Amino acid sequence: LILENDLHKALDNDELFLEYQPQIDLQTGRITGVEALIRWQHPEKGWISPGTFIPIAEESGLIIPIGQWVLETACYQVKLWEKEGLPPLKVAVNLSLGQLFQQDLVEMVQEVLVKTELEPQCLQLEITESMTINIDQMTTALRNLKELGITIAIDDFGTGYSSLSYLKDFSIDCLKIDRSFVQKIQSNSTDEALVAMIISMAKHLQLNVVAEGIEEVEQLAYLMASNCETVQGYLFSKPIQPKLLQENFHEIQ
Ligand code: G
Ligand code: G
Ligand code: MN
Ligand code: NA
Repeated sequence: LILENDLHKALDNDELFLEYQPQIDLQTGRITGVEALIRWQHPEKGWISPGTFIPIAEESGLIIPIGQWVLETACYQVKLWEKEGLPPLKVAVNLSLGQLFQQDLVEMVQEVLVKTELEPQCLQLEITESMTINIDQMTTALRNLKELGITIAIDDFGTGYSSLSYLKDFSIDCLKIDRSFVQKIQSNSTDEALVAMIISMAKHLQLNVVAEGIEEVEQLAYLMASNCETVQGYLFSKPIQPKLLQENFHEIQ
């Protein structure tokens, strides 16, 4: 409850900020997008990880105003980079379950796009497989979002226990292979096979694919050989503050 009260204040007191992790297209070697990741610098308690405070935000309902702030900040930042001469980037923003089923989600996203003047195709929303539990509700929410012209990615793909049938009904554009598989490339042949299979399946379904959590050059080599489109991980860059990303843009890619 203490943390919940603090989190409430955090939003008003500018204690929350976003870091951005580049996504690299393996064909061109260029940064084509970024994932926005929330951070909290507590005035007394110091750095608190999103793994700790996002669940509190979800339980308390604070995820709604926080989620709106994240979306607006991320869209504004990408538009700003564009104005400052960086090539156009796509920004991926994580959505919580509570946001997906928020009544006015579509209106909120639409308002943010209008306000920030970001082209809808530059925005990707990330949901997880666990959100596919209520397929009907999910389908409706995603279809409405898609009408705005934005894209949808499945985050942590491969870790959920859901059926894959949602892939044919849902308006999914991209699969993000969970880092637990990527990190076992070279040490576990089953994980290697799973990575190759997900990439191949994505191609057959005409979905984009992003491999997450890539840290080693050996993993990169395997992903290139498997025709993976896009990668994201510490090998290229950790999530970093916008200024740093802008300054190092050409070194990262
Ligand atoms: O960046 P990091 O590894 O610390 O993120 C930890 C977790 O927090 C990840 O699962 C990530 O998806 C989640 N997360 C980070 N930023 C956001 C956000 O803006 N909204 C939501 N809902 N989750 C986030
Ligand atoms: O759940 P989601 O995929 O949204 O969370 C992304 C999380 O993965 C972030 O917390 C980010 O900091 C973390 N991350 C990104 N790249 C790497 C990586 O190469 N290695 C590890 N261990 N974590 C990573
Ligand atoms: Mn994510
Ligand atoms: Na993930």
